[in-house]
Amino acid sequence: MLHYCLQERLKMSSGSIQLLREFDGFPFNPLLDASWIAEIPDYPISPGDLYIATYPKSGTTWTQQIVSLIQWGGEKDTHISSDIPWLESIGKDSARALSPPRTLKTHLPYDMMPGRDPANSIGKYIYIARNPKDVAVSLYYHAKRYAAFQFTGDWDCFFELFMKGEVSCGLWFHHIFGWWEHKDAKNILFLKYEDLKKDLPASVKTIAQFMGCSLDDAMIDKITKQSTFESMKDDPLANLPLGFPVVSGSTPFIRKGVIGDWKNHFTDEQSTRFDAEYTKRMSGTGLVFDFQ
Ligand code: PPS
Repeated sequence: MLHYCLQERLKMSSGSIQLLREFDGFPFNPLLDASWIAEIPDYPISPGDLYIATYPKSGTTWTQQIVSLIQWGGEKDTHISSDIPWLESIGKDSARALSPPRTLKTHLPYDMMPGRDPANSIGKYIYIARNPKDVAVSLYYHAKRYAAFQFTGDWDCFFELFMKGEVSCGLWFHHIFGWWEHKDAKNILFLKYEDLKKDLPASVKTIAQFMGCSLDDAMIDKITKQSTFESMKDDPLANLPLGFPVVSGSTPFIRKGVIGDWKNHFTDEQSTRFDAEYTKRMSGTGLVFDFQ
């Protein structure tokens, strides 16, 4: 049963700077099918299903690579997007054809997920969060990279859109809080990009344990080596495929992979404004991020 009424519209943000499709207040990539997004809450969940859930640009692909390598025992010659498809983009027919147990990537907010309540479902969920200043910068390059967004603005324009949540997947705070609220559920693993960055072998181990796999040190090492930024950057199987048209001359998908690139983009005034909003919204949540 659909709880959301299907109200789809294409939204040109702030003077035609960026094209987004919107469903029930949730903005997303205009190439996605809103009628399928509307049906996703009714998509079945089976024992063993595993989701990698994120706000965009938070380490989704990185986690797909780690999870996929764990599932393949450290050796694979398949593409991460075929190993772990993007639920929203594959569409109804392909999604329904997937046999369980399924491993899927998603950028959906908590309450638009299959079943609408992951914490009380039989699936497992790895949620990866990243400090929002680096997310904003990474999402800026993403909007410039993919032709579908028709984004024509500069960083200053994009910063304003990000502050208002007029970007793909909406306001960062809403997405994060929806999942953070359920972080203690035993079937949800809440991790941060910065933790993967600071200790990748420990993160590989944590993810494997959550998946119910016990890895020896040699396997952790093998998976870690194939999941570094340098390794993934040169691995065509670990980069997103060219299914979505890309603007020529734009930055690569696996772009910079650091903590703190925001300092090269935020002005002092933008940083102060963002920090004020961040402090207001985050205080009392217990959720903290490393920004450098
Ligand atoms: S997407 O489009 O939402 O699925 O993007 P997502 O994969 O979540 O995020 C892309 C950013 O993650 C960086 N990345 C990595 N960083 C460190 N190590 C590894 N192995 C790695 N793989 C991907 C990628 O470079 C994007 O971040 P930025 O800051 O743009 O470089």
